[in-house]
Amino acid sequence: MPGTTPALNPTEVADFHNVLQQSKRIISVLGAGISASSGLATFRGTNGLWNGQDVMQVATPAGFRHDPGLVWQFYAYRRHEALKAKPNPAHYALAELSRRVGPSCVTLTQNVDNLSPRAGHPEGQLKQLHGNLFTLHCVDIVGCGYVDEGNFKDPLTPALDTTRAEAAAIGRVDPDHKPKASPMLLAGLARKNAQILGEKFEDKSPQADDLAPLKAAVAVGDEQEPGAARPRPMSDIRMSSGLSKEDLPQCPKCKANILRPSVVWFGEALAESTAEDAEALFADDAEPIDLCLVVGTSSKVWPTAGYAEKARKKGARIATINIEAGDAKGLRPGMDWVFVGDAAELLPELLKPVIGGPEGWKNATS
Ligand code: BJW
Repeated sequence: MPGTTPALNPTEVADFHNVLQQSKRIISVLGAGISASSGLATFRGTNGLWNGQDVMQVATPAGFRHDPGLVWQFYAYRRHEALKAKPNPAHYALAELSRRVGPSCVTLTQNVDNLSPRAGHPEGQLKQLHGNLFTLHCVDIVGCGYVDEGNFKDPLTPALDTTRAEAAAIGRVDPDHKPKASPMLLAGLARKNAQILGEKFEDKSPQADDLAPLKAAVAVGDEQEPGAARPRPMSDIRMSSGLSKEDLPQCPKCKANILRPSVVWFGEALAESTAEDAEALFADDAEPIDLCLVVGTSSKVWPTAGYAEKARKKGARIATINIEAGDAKGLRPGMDWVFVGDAAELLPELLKPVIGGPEGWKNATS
């Protein structure tokens, strides 16, 4: 939680500073937690975007094929929130570290929110592993191949106007229980669950708790409690977003398809060049790695979850910066550090011996 960082152990900080100052090759691995202080929700955990929801509906190619409107509502909301947000001191501090250390300091971010580029992170030293919310491409990437980079239009289409749709939906959401995710998205998911679960689902205010997972749909044919309503077959489930393909961003090149966000969903491979660039950092013939910073990630999603271990094998000492000590993985006592707290508070302090105080770097543009 931002602003609740406990005091750090001075001995550990001194040890870290000593290693940092001697480090020539530094790899950082970032997750949603670095942007939490900028007001953006993380994915997992109590306040996460996915708390109580089935990610398969909004973060898989199958989910998009099934209901592109619902997925676009999720990403329209994410784009809107990311545009409102500002980079925080953690983004600026890492950008400054990259400038000071130079090309041997590389950041691998899972975030698609564009906050690191907006903090002035040197482009060649930042790999956006899961893409970027502000790049779109034609769903027929092979046949048509249209890519639209740096598209900051908000709303993308009138039907994806998050503010209008949220205003309409917000009255239906219990204010004391207001979920982090967009009410518009929650309403869509609730409708979908109602379709899936039939009469088992009561149509009430769309709250995270109501959102039973889509997996109920695949339980068709399984043993049922006597009298229990049967989930509906997938073939009966229609688009629950209420949006048609005409409501979604159209491909201006082939004029036959819709566009999708250029982000990496579960089951999709990372962009080939990005994955190769990342793997090359840990290759046998690459220089040793001195230090690896793992910032604000649950380290649950692969291949990124494996990068700290790869860095370890290249000699790196690992520093985890996270509000949850338990999210630090594979710790070696006496070798690795876990700094518990808000990355926006901790990173500027931890990197200070190399980057100096914020007066030197806070004016970076966003
Ligand atoms: C703070 C804080 C504060 C809070 N300060 N800290 C090997 C083993 C097992 C499974 C697999 C495997 N290899 C592949 C898989 C399958 C799958 C996978 O990993 N599944 C796991 C869930 C088990 N991986 C994939 O499918 C990947 N593709 C792939 O490997 O393809 C192979 C392939 C090859 C060839 C052909 C075809 C395929 C793709 C994964 C894509 C993930 N995409 C998403 C959505 C992206 C778009 C979007 O943003 O919407 O990426 S999922 C979601 O999780 C998003 C995130 O980038 C990612 C990671 O989440 P993150 O950032 O860690 O967030 P949280 O919420 O989990 O954690 C936040 C953390 O911050 C917490 O620790 C907090 O405590 C902390 N925090 N506030 C500091 N203020």
